[in-house]
Amino acid sequence: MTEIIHNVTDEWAKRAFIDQKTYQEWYAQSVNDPDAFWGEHGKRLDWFTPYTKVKNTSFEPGNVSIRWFEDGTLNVAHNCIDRHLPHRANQTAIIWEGDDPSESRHITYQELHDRVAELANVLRNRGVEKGDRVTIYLPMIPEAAFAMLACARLGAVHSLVFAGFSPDSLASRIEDCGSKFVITANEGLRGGRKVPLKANVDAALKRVSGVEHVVVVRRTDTDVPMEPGRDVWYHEAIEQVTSECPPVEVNAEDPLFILYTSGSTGKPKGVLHTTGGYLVYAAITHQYVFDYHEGDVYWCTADVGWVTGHSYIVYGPLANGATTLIFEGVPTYPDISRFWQVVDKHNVNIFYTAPTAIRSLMQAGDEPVKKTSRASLRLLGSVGEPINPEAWEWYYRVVGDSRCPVVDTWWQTETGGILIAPLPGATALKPGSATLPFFGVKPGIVDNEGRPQEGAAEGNLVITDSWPGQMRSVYGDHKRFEETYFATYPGCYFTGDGARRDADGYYWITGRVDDVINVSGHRMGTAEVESALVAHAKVSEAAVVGYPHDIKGQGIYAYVTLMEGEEPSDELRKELVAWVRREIGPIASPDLIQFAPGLPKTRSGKIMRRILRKIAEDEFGNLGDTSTLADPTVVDDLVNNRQNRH
Ligand code: 6R9
Repeated sequence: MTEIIHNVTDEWAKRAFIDQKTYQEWYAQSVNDPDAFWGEHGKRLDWFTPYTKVKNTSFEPGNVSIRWFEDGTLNVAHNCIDRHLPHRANQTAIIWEGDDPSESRHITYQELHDRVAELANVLRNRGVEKGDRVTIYLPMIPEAAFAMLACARLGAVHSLVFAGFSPDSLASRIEDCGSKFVITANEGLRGGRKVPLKANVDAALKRVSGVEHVVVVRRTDTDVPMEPGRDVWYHEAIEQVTSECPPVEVNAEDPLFILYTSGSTGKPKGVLHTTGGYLVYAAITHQYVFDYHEGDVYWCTADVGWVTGHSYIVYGPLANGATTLIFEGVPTYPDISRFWQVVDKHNVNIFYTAPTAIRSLMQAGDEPVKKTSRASLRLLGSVGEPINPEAWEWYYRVVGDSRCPVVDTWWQTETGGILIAPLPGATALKPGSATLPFFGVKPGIVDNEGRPQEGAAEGNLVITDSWPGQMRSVYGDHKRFEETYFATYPGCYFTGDGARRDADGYYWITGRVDDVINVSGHRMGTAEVESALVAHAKVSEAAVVGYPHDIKGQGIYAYVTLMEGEEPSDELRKELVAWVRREIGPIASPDLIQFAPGLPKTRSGKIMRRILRKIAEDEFGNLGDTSTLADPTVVDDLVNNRQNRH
């Protein structure tokens, strides 16, 4: 296959901050002398006490410790709001586009300041102090950003829970971080449908104790029960406070937020990010990867409940004084042109979305895109999963009219910001490749024994040294942090992804190599779905794997063994899907369920997932060695009763 390359055009080069020569020079400095490089770039923030130390990090097994700018003090809300006020008070900070196209709001930096300070006062009056955890369970409304920044203003630690998660998932996240405060809305609104958020909170709080205060934003007209003494309406509470609330000075290494994410084993982990390094990294990557310039209107379509929303809807853009768009709705409502209508309505210059959205819009053809102008667009971004070259080319050619660079950005909840991505004025683009490392990032490829691979190679993707946006720990469980990320290949951070590096040094991410599946850009641990399934009274055993899905990237394939005496049926299939949705949330719904009288196990009782994956992928002709199975005949049944993927 001949490789397609899109070279940097004169147009992109003219506008960009970083050309190829600068990229190479800065990159060399950033990895050879990280103290000098980050010492300089850390100055993009306002520090109350300037740092004198820059990097103090160790990946050494048993002694993993990551500290950046450790003697500096600052406040994130001050950096994202207050310091901009002298020159940007009347500039729009947030454009909010509602689910209903007739609803939108422009919020200036001054208004952002006032709303954040008010909410911070509301929280402070209810006892929120520096270091306290606050759970935020909100839809895509400006109050979600206000809530995050209000926590940051007080030095409190927020934990956002995606509004699509079930009461159970919410309860376990509240419990894990011991949060006494919840901010939610009566209901959410997406694609014309209402989401019962407050009811979910009420259900969650029946399962977990310790929550003392619930602040409720009134998003719709629907009334919800309010528990006296515990629940308060946001609009009533802010009437009682002023819009003055001095930002609390915190240390660079004080926690900013916890965000739960799925791994190969156990319950979701609370990924802990701290203040200084995270904000420096979110801001610098936002500026250079998206080539963000003063006055640009920037739109990232992620949900604030995921890390992309944290770093590239809220913190990166606002630290840079940008105008960031928050969209409440979905790409297909009221019709399939919605994204491009919003681009035209607000003159969006930079647009950042996920491959799954691109693939589903691509299926509807070019016409819904072509009937909009999109003349304001200058750069397109992609994140969340590998983007196939066909979708990349469609995005480039149809959405961007072959005029806008496409930046494919590889990163993770754990990395805080983008680690591998092109810089539009510096990097020739290859569709399907996330291309080259950002400043300060040292990727490596190792084989399964951990041996570093040089030159063109394929294997496991590791990062060999720290960068400022790196997670610092798993909340409350530093040992789990070390075991998950630093034990597999000692001395390196292991990403859980596979990758290929080509002769030009470009990285091609091939997907997860662990038991995590990526469904429409959402991370799901197979173990989580399995434990939800076996919690059902009729299920005795379950094994879950991913399989290639045209739109979602990966779909969820569940093998289910029923309890003695239970009969397989389509009805039961539906019941199990509904059950998993209720237990975890709609993003965990199995796409296919196969009833299996037995699962392929080794004699020691370990499920052989390799075989289940192959069958789910329709590659059952090549199952490899099955002789170590306790009962090799189960495989025939699995193959004969496999579920149709199409
Ligand atoms: C930011 C985010 C992380 C996992 C990651 C990888 C996949 C993300 C990607 C990509 C290929 C890209 N991933 N971006 N794979 N190309 N540009 O998505 O964080 O939700 O933690 O997921 O997503 O597998 O390991 P998170």
